[in-house]
Amino acid sequence: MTHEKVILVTGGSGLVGKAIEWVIENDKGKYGKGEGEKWVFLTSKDGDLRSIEATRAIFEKYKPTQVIHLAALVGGLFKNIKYKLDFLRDNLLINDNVLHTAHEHKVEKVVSCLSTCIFPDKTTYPIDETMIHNGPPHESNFGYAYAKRLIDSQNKAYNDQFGDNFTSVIPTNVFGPHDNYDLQDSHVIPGLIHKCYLAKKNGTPFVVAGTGKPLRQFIYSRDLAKLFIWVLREYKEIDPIILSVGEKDEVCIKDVADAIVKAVGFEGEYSFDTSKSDGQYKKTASNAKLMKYLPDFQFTPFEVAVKESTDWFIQNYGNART
Ligand code: NAP
Ligand code: GFB
Repeated sequence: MTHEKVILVTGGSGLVGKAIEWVIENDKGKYGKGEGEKWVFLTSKDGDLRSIEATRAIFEKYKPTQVIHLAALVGGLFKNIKYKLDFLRDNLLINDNVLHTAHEHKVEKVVSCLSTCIFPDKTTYPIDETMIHNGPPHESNFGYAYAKRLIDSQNKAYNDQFGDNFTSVIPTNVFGPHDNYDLQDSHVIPGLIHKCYLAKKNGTPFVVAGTGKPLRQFIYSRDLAKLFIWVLREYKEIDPIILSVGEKDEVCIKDVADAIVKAVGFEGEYSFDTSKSDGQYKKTASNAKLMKYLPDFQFTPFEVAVKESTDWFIQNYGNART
């Protein structure tokens, strides 16, 4: 069976990749699999994208017409603090290999992934897409941040010199099913879901890192997946677009802990370990550009998304990435 479109999703086995796969397979509306589309979701077992030979072999094998580039070394605040060179170098290698191989294969469109945590730490708020390069990122994740910022520069250079249609999106903090629940290296929501689950199961204390005061905007992975599919099919700019809930939906880490306590059904008390870093206090991003394009997009309410994510974790405990 021939397919007009072969969409290759690098990092397809991760949190965001699994959400895109779920939407493509389950959405009965405009986000579901399109006519003549073949979707390929890669894991690192298909090839280590830090190697140009492995990257070329993957492109030779699948001959993609479009690429959603998610593959990256990813982690929460504490993993970023520990491994700045790894985050810088691994992601530089992966991004250069994927973008250059996509160029060599004349891929029609590549959508890559930045993050709202790469914006300048000293900035005015709300942050918008024009501010990416306006100053150094937060100290805690400068390795990851510089590798990600370079994607924007690479996209512009490929477009300027060759006319390549390479663009990027800037998601805020993402959570959902198939997250990485490692107790040390994960992001805050999966980390606290895992910790709260163990506290309830073993009657041990539930400890939240930091003061609980920092502010974050969180997007449910299955909402982000729909936006990724829209960007792939409809978004025509090379400039990046922030994919986030609005400023009004910003919550503090204590709100996150309270939502997780409710979703897990934990009846004990929890405490804050203020010896642990708070990281960036805030990174409030504007989703005005997205709302101009999709004024009617409906985000899943935060507590509903936390409950769905927690239920998924409890049902899959033992198989989930812990
Ligand atoms: P994730 O769950 O850690 O998944 C990472 C994916 O990349 C996995 O499929 C992994 O394969 C693959 N991968 C990692 N290193 C690789 C390598 N050397 N070669 C080939 N594949 C490799 O990450 P995620 O949260 O889905 O993140 C996806 C994208 O969203 C990333 O670009 C990330 O920077 C961005 N993002 C994430 C967040 C967030 O809060 N999670 C926020 C903003 C932006 P294996 O499964 O085989 O290891
Ligand atoms: O998701 P997170 O690790 O990353 O959130 P960032 C860190 C915030 O949650 C800090 C608090 O204020 C932590 O003190 N926190 C409380 C916890 N308990 C925990 C816990 O058990 N685990 C974790 N991880 N945090 C990341 C960037 O920043 O944002 C990454 O470092 C990435 O590069 C990600 O881009 C989206 O939001 O602080």
